[in-house]
Amino acid sequence: MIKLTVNGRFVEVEDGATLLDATREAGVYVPTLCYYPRLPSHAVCRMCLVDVKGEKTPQPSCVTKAKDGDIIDTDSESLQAFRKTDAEWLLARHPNDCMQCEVNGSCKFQNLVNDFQLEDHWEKIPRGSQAHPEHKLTDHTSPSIWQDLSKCIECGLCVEACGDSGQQQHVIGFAERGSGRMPVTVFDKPLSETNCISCGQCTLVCPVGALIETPHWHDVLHTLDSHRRISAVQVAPATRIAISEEFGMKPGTVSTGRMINALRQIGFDYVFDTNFAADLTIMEEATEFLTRFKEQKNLPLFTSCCPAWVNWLEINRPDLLTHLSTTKSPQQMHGALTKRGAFAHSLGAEFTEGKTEPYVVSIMPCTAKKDESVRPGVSGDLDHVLTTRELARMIKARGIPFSALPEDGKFDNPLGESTGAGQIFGASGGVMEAVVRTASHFIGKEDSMPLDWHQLRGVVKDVKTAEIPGVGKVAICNGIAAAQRMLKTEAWRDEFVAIEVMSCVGGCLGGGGEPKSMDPLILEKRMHSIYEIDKGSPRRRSYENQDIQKLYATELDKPNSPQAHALLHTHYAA
Ligand code: HC1
Ligand code: SF4
Repeated sequence: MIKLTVNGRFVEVEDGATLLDATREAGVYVPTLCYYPRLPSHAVCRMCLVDVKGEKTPQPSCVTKAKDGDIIDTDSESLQAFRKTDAEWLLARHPNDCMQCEVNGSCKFQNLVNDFQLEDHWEKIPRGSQAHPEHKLTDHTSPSIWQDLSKCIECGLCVEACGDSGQQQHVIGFAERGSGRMPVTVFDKPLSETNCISCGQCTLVCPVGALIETPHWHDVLHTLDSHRRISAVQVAPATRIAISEEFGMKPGTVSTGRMINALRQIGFDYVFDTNFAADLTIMEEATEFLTRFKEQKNLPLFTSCCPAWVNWLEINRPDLLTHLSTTKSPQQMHGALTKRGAFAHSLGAEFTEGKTEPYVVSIMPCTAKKDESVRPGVSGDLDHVLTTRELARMIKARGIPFSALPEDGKFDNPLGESTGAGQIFGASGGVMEAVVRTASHFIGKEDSMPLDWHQLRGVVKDVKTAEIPGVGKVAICNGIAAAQRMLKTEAWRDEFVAIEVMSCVGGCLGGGGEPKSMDPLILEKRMHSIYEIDKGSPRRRSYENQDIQKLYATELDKPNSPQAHALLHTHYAA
């Protein structure tokens, strides 16, 4: 351990910790703009400079390692003056349009301007558009991601998140130098024409509103406020946990009931659970897997519920699409059932104003789910897809005291019941574990196989594997970069019978639409809560879901039947 003082307070930090870690340990606030846990720091914003006794110049605390005996000051007059000038310089290059900005109220730069009580008195410096008009500042071509580079503060986090330190997609890179420097796409192509997979990791790390999810929450509120259509919403497994962070609760707090109550207050007529459809996905996918296994065809099977992974395969390896399960994702299954299944028919007389179908919304921890909802073949089953962050904006916009709401809200049924297997979909490894739990029942080995597959869990390892007795070895790729590495060699073809890929590290709980938490252990905390919900569930295998059993008995016949195929399976663009 290293012992040092920060503003006169003694602190101890682990070997290898930075001075910024030490200030956090001491409970001393030091502003940062270009720092994000899990990504390398390049100390470009200079906000975190601190004085270190014995050093002639202030040191960037995010990249300077703490040493035993260091004496740190964070609040000298010169540091405060420097930070203020630094922020004024950024403000001079920033549009003054916070009132219209999607991240109004949650922007790190806006907070600084406010904290420092800065005035917009410097002459505005035009962004690269004048010096380099070839770089277009705004891009709304992607169904998932919006870009507005006039707001960019050049922190470089999006470049890291999309590049070598994160997703390894390299869609965004820096162009130009000096005040014209900005993160642009290759050849300045619109995002929709690049290899962007819509994962949204760039929006997760952007400290301002330069990269955001394509916003749909305004439309949702307007539609609900008019009360002219019967409305239904489904909520993803990961959202019910991460939403708590947006309202100052401890990371890992489960807010399922509060969230349901908030959605009813916002105006949804029906609040359903995506987990119901996750159980249904398992019924279809486990059956599909066992059929392929029997025929020894198109193995290993690739899971298909992560839309950014599907995008990646379609863009980069269309030759492997035969491995991809044809089972729709839970979001799309739920959308199809709500829009066109028995629920929609049951509404009958409730339809209003000549609308012949309910208004259907989903709330996901993911930006690529927006893109998925408009894919050919599934488009139309969801009217709007929101991220967890957008859900928080809606709740705040309506002034709902989220953290004070009771935890007693319940999902509507049918389309609301689920098992623990549906819940663990939100974690990397969870889909495979859920498949194994149900497949073991289908092949009559349920009693001899464990329910918990700890080898498949966790956020740290990039590839996790397990041997399933009598079936073979399965693998989890924890992040798209891990999948890319695995597919570079041919070994996977013979080694595994099934491979789960989630494009974001940690799975959906680390999705690009989740809250922008700065807690370095955030993924672990969210994941722990997902498995706690599973552990406490009365049923933990998807086939035990009573409403799923009824659905097959009344509507779908059996898994992979023609009826199930018509509603619950899809195809891919080779
Ligand atoms: Fe996911 Fe899924 S688990 S993809 O991560 O299969 O987004 O949470 O909703 O569809 O269920 C996301 C999460 C989510 C789907 C399910
Ligand atoms: Fe890169 Fe993902 Fe952002 Fe696309 S959405 S630019 S792939 S980080």
